[in-house]
Amino acid sequence: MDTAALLTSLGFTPAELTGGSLTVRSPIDGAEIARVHQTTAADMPALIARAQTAFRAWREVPAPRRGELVRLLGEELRAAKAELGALVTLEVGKITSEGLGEVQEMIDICDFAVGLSRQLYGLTIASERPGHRMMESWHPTGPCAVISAFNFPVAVWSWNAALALVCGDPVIWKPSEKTPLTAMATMKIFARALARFGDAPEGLAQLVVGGPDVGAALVASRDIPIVSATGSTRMGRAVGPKVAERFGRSILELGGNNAMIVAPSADLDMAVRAIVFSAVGTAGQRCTSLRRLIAHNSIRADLTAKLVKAYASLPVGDPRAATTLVGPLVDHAARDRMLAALEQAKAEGGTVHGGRTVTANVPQGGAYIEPAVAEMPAQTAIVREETFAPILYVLGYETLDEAIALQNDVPQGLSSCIFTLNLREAETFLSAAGSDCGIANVNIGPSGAEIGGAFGGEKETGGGRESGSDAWKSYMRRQTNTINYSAKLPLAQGVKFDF
Ligand code: UN1
Repeated sequence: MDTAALLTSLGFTPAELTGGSLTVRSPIDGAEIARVHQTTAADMPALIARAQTAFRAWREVPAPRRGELVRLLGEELRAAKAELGALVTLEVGKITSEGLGEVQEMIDICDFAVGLSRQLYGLTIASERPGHRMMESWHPTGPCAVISAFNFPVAVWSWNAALALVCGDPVIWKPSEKTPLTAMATMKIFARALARFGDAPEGLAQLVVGGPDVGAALVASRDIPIVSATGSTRMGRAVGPKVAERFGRSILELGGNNAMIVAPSADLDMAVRAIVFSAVGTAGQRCTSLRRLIAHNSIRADLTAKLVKAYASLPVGDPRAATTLVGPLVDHAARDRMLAALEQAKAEGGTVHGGRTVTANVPQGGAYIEPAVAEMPAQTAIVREETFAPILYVLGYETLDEAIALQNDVPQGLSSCIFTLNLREAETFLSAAGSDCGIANVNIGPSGAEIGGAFGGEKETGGGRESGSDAWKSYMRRQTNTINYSAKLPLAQGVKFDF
């Protein structure tokens, strides 16, 4: 399907795609796809007020009924999966399978949230006083802003929106300026779910397409009690304190610098498969991408040789071609940053394999590059930085303690893993003295997490948790209730206050 047909099939009108001030280009060939209209800071107060009005109605809709809307969203996403996945490929440059995988992730979280809509459980608590009962109630909190990054242009919205909507919170979404089209297409799909649902309040899910000024309006507004922001640590450093200053709640999903420890007992062939997918998949542009390989000295050379060989066979090219595994980087600036990081790695004593710009047999105009392996003498400055590109730094270790110390000795704390067949090593890695990350895996790579678990990480990753497990609690306010069904008024802690 060509671009025009794809956009038409997703319901875009020519007026939406032309005449605006934001130019959208495909990373595949740098060609202009559209010029979309932007929301301005002046539009924001009315938009936020609409979300507040929607909140007052939506919070009173029973949660299982709210879940019905998310169930319908899941159905509409299933129906539009091929087209939305293709648009992710067009707008971000992901290979076809990963574009579809992203939409599948949206469908999965909808299913999860539908079940959750009947399971927003609170505790009952034993009261120390006779004739008293204590319990916790979970109530909707209010409008939730979702600020998302280019690399998962639609899934991140859905993790937040599916939970927020069943929890009773309207959503205002500010996608990356690089990916307004996938966001607009998602809103069209959501509109179909809304139409089938019937009586949802207007303004339940809104989209703002624009730059930092519209993001700043969301971050500053006291009428937006929750701000969920995904992106760089630099962005989180700007957003977090501003939200905290007004005592709002932020859910921050920031940089990762994810490592794999490969122990002597590891199944090396399996490790190679896991390494290649997690370091090279999505052209190294996942926040969970593998960036550091910490290999035992006894297997390091062998493993590196296997990787260099595997890397040389990876098809780089048009992400729409069925055989391609490595698509383009999001833009030329991203490729420049990768090349600069590789230069720095060399200056810091590294030996670099691959990492050359690719111009043959790829669409012209895109930022294509060979993924790189960089053997490093130590965890130098560049290794401790997140470069959003397919660079894998290789380090050696002698003892597991040393490997864990290296794994933890970076500012970020998102995802991590160990390849080992040794139970003691695996359990040590997962223990309190092991990985300090929000995600720690055994014998699988650090990326490609399922939605059922809580997703997020520690330290400069920001501490937020989205998606599965009990991440829903971040979208609700907890109320502790004490009910006295006796005819007396005993005070807690045995306090006497008779008069
Ligand atoms: C991201 O890169 O922002 O675990 C999210 C993964 C995906 C999500 C990545 N499920 O790789």
